[in-house]
Amino acid sequence: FSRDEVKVIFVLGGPGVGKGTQCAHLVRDYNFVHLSAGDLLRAEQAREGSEFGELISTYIREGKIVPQEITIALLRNAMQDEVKTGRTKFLIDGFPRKMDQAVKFEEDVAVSEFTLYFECTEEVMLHRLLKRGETSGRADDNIESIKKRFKTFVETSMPVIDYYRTQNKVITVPCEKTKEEVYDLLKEKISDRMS
Ligand code: UP5
Ligand code: MG
Repeated sequence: FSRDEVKVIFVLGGPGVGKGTQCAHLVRDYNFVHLSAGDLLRAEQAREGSEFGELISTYIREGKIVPQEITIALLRNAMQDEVKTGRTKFLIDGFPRKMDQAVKFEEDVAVSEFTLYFECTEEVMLHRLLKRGETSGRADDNIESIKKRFKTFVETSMPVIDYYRTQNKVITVPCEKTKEEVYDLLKEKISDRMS
């Protein structure tokens, strides 16, 4: 597919802030495809015969960013499959979380319309992740991994959000309140841009 065929919105924010939750709401109300980079990586990790399985699993447990070539290839393939069926509007969740990914994706795949940035204190995110960890089975929903994910977010991913801020392309949504309240606020901020 060509870059002009697709519309891309990046969805960023700290670990456990509610990116997946809010994207699910958006998909229900608007005609967008939700692609979570983390979900794509976990699926690739679990895929029989994947040459990257081991590497992905180590990076995720350590809260580190998987080399961009792998993640971008997964995203591009997933987008390709959707474009074939005529779906061209994408919420890209949890990506780009490192500057090199942002640059490469916008060079090779498509330029983002804007970035949704979900904002929340670490205290609240920690609480949400530990609670989810009771049932999620995710290898990184434990206190050691969560601390590493927070550190990576501050050091490596915040600069991406700052970069898009300099371009005036960030819409910030506070996420401390309930899922429904957060979504009401989100909708208010973006409904005119979701067509
Ligand atoms: N919850 C949500 N909203 C709530 C609210 N308002 N009030 C109360 N509870 C709320 O939500 C998390 C939990 O909180 C859920 O139980 C939910 O019900 C509750 P969720 O919507 O899942 O939050 P989300 O932000 O999606 O959290 P997630 O854990 O998915 O965020 P991460 O960014 O940490 O995880 P991701 O899957 O994106 O990435 C995982 C790892 O993959 C990374 O650490 C990294 O190692 C790797 N990765 C890469 O290397 N490269 C990439 O490009 C992407 C990922
Ligand atoms: Mg998620």
